[in-house]
Amino acid sequence: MSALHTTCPYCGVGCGLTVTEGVLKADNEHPANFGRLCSKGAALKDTLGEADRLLTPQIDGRATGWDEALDLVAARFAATIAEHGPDSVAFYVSGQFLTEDYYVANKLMKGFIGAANIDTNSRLCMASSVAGHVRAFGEDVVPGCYEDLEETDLAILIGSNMAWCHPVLYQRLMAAREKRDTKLVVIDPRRTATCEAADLHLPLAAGSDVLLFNGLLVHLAQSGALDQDYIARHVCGFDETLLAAQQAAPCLAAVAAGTGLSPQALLRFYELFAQTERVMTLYSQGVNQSLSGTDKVNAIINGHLATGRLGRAGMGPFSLTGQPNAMGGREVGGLANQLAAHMGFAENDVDRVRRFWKAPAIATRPGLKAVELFEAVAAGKIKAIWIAATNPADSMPRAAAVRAALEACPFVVVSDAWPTDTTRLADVVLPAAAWSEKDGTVTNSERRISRQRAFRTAPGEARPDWWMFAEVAKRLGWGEAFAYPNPAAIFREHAALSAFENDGARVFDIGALAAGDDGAYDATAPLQWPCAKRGVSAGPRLFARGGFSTADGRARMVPVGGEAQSLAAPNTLRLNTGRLRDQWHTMTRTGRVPQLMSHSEGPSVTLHPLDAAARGLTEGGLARLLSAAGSTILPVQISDQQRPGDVFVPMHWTDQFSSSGAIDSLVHDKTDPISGQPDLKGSTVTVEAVSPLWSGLLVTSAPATPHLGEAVYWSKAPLNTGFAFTLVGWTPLTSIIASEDALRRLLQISLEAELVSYSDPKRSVFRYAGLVEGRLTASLFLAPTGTNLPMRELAAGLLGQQLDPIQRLSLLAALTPAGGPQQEKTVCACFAVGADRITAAIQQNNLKTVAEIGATLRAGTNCGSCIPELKKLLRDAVRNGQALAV
Ligand SMILES: Nc1nc2c(c(=O)[nH]1)N[C@H]1C(S)=C(S)[C@@H](COP(=O)(O)OP(=O)(O)OC[C@H]3O[C@@H](n4cnc5c(=O)[nH]c(N)nc54)[C@H](O)[C@@H]3O)O[C@H]1N2
Ligand SMILES: Nc1nc2c(c(=O)[nH]1)N[C@H]1C(S)=C(S)[C@@H](COP(=O)(O)OP(=O)(O)OC[C@H]3O[C@@H](n4cnc5c(=O)[nH]c(N)nc54)[C@H](O)[C@@H]3O)O[C@H]1N2
Ligand code: SF4
Ligand SMILES: [Mo]
Repeated sequence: MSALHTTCPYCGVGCGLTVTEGVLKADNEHPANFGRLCSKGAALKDTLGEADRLLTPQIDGRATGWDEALDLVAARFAATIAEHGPDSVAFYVSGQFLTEDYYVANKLMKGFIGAANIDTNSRLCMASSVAGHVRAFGEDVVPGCYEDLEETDLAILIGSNMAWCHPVLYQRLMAAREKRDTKLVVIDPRRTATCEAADLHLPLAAGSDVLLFNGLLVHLAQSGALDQDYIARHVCGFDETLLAAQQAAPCLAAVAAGTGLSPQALLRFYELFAQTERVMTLYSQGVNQSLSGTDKVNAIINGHLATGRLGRAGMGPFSLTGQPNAMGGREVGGLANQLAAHMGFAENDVDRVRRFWKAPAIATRPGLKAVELFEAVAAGKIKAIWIAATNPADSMPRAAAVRAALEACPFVVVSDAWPTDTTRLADVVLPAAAWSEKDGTVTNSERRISRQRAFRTAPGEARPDWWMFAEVAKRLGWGEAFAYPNPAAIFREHAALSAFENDGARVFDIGALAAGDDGAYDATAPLQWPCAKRGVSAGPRLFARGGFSTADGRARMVPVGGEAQSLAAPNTLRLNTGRLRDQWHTMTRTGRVPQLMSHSEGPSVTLHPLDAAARGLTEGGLARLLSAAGSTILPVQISDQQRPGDVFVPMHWTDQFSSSGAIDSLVHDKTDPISGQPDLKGSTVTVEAVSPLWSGLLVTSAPATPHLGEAVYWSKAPLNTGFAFTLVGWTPLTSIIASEDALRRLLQISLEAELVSYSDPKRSVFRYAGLVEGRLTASLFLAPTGTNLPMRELAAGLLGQQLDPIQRLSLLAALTPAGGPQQEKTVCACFAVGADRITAAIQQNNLKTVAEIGATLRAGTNCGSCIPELKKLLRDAVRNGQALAV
């Protein structure tokens, strides 16, 4: 049985997988991962369940057929355009679209509806990188490739938590270090898991990256590290850029003052950069999602252009893309300020695409960028919107305002595969085929195009996104331009457009792929662009000998000033947001997998001990966060890995998973002035303690969240047997358990079910169980905060089981081991190994290395995502001076 080859639907690394008789494995041959996967990729098989999937189109919550739904979408869009013009409608799409989905949606909006109001969640993700690339190179091109990780001598990770967000590339880097002793510098205000292996961590003040790199340029000039020849031949703007850098960073002391780093640490970084020829600077959202995101990108590129260090083995600036098809979306032109195939709105570009598409009404100017687009919805200027493969009710800044805008919008269409906080606001919900059910292509961070292949049929009526957009286009009267029989036909057209009248002016040229038949498309092996019809592949690296996409073929160094550091108001903290190891965005897939939920069971706010002490906050207590946009209540984590003055909250939790809801309801919507990318890591909040009175655990087979009232924090996690709700309350418990009725509602059991109670009101300890025909369907444990609750695993283990009389009698007492072990934190999600077990094994067996931990407990031997944490536990054991057993 030959294996089917496909790629992982999560991050921009773009790992290959094989599927053989339903068994998913890492693809040993795929050039992104060569047999590796991270914890999310390794758990993909557990996301294929069909529970909760959207199965039929819905109009106002009523299930219907495709014809009625698509007719309605077309009719409402047509009527809105007829009455208010093409600018009154919009699409908001996603880097999780396949290239073919993206191409059809973009062509429909820009070519035929004739407005450019199609923007994408890539605005929140890659827009600053795109703008920086265009300013420097004349085109949105990443010059390097993954192999550079194995070839480099100095890897600088800036604004990237690569160990958690691009884990397989991190593993490649770690493997390479064993061989060539690559130095690793991490630049991040937080000490993340990525820093565990770093030679140097620079915890700079948030937003001071441009200053840091201006200082670097000054140092490079002073230390004779410039490549005068490369500058003379291939670069413009050097003098102005150096002058601006000298003004911003006149001396080391000035950089130290602005970044909060010591002059010694700065010098060490600058000297490492100056003295190492093979240097790579890899960056992600700490760079892009910022008021000065585009300037940060150009500040980084400036350093590489000035030293001629790009396009050769082991060197160059490298933008790590977030979503699986962040790059493909940019290729088709899915951002509102691009047109198609790396062409913009210059007159000759518009004319060229108009002729290619045979689209006389083509848009001639850019459309609204995501934040402006939702503002236009709120202002009533956009009256019909179609949202696909993204969940803006949770992931857009000022999420509450976005929700209000959608509620007020006359017509909202949402295509998704699962119900979300956004589908709840839709007039029409369209059920999308998801990963494993749809066919197409994606492009990863190194410009590599891979096929995603279907290996299952979509459940119910679910259909691929390209098909939905093409069907609506047909109903709007453009059937001929959208008569695609399959994704292969779409891809060929996309490839042909990239080559159309392209005499080499656009690096993005995949003309060689325009000719093949469906079979050739189906068989496409992973390959990097450019791959022009003219033959000769450019190789995996670009620009070593210039050849930039500017009129004079030279790159531009860009003078950058960076962010004016405003003085924070007293008592405020900076709200940094980002990702955790095992969750993906708004959790619609990873939040359903028990194994992935075990690493972090609920949301939290992490603060430095000094900031916590100043506010009377304690570990495991609650804090209220308040910003100009909204407020929420979150459990507290205290960590000295956090920079004083900054707090961190993961972006993942939503109304579906916690009372704290989307953190984006607190995030401001300020944007980078050039890219329009929101500053998602730089909001201002105040934080105050909320004193909890009681804590609880509800373990139940019912998926719905019981009504808990306003004064209870809850978070929900899936179990293999049901669901666990963590509860914390700050008003007296009595209101929750006042009556038997109230208890039955909490346990979600009917009047027929048996309700067993074991309570000790004197100690405020209450325990209940609900049984149906002797089978345990729910148990609830409540106790004053600070007293032990039963371990979740024990409660979960009994759920759904038929209990004999003795088990039943001892159930509630037996579940509470007095002073027994607390829930331990899972470190290795693949083999469910917790921190306590690992620490105990380190001590008892005198383990010294990650490999030894693996040999003893298996932890870290499958996907390897937990290796940075294993290293930390090994170090902690030594640091704590624990006598290691001999
Ligand atoms: N596990 C997991 N992996 C993912 C994803 C996921 O949801 N989960 N999503 C994918 C997507 S779409 C994306 S875009 C990527 C994102 O990948 P990353 O960008 O690596 O992830 P983030 O956690 O958003 O942010 C990275 C770091 O930026 C730091 N930072 C904040 N402000 C600053 C600053 O001013 N300067 C500097 N230098 N650093 C700063 C934060 O402290 C944080 O550690 O991850 C991809 N991979
Ligand atoms: N505060 C804060 N906010 C952020 C960020 C941050 O760091 N901090 N990061 C930003 C970034 S970089 C990103 S990329 C965004 C991500 O934010 P979103 O794009 O909103 O996140 P997802 O949860 O990935 O949403 C994808 C949706 O598509 C659905 N889906 C999956 N497959 C398909 C399919 O094939 N077709 C369709 N139609 N639907 C499908 C999923 O169920 C899910 O609802 O969040 C941004 N928001
Ligand atoms: S690193 Fe992990 S999430 Fe990213 S593509 Fe590979 S397996 Fe998927
Ligand atoms: Mo992203």
